[in-house]
Amino acid sequence: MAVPRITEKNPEFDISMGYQVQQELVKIKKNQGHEIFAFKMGLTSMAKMTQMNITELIYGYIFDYMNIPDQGEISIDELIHPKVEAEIAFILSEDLQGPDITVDQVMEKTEWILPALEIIDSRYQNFKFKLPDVIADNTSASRVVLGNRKFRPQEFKIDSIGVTLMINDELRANGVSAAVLDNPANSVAILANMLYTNGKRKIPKGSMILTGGITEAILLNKWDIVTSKFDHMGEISFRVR
Ligand code: 0L1
Ligand code: MG
Repeated sequence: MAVPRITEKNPEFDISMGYQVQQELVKIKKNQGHEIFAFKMGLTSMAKMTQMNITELIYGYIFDYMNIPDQGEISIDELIHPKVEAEIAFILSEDLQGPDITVDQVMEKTEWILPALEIIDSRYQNFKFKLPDVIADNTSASRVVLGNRKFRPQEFKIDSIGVTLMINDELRANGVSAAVLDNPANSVAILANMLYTNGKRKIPKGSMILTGGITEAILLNKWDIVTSKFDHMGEISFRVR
């Protein structure tokens, strides 16, 4: 059930409180036996910032139970008002610790990149929130579908990967990976620097990072079949039941 945003009745609720709530949520999920599957960056493209009317970057966590196989299904009954967006995921070969991490350092420490579809779902009514609310809601992380193949980051230009998002054979969104902060590797660099600022934390070796939507996010309905094609990287699909 969707709920009103926290800041509606508590205008003093700020970004740092939002991240404190997010950390409590991580503790609760871990106590329930779940593991962090990936980091995620949110609101990283102009399309997303314009869509949500928010202009700051945020981070959150994707948990193991959110991972759906390629050509798998998501159940709409488990969600509120899910949307899908196409992203590039990175997997690190080494720890990445801020401050001042650069795109070149990210590229040196990236072992693999792979295509991904993120399904976001907000607990707030009508997807309406302010930044502290959405941070407390773990940046709307809900499900993720990864491509079956991984690629070396040097195999092709990482900032010019074209992506299409089709729903029921209709083209609903498209974009180029440069839409994510000029280069999705920049999103990883900013995550490392944000984690350092928020408690001198690092992104550990082997971590996966979802770098943010290349297109705006598209609302999903029961029985939708979603297919996304990435230049050089193949196709991902899933079905909503
Ligand atoms: O992954 C994202 O960019 C989502 C961030 C949260 C904003 C939203 O729910 O649209
Ligand atoms: Mg996203």
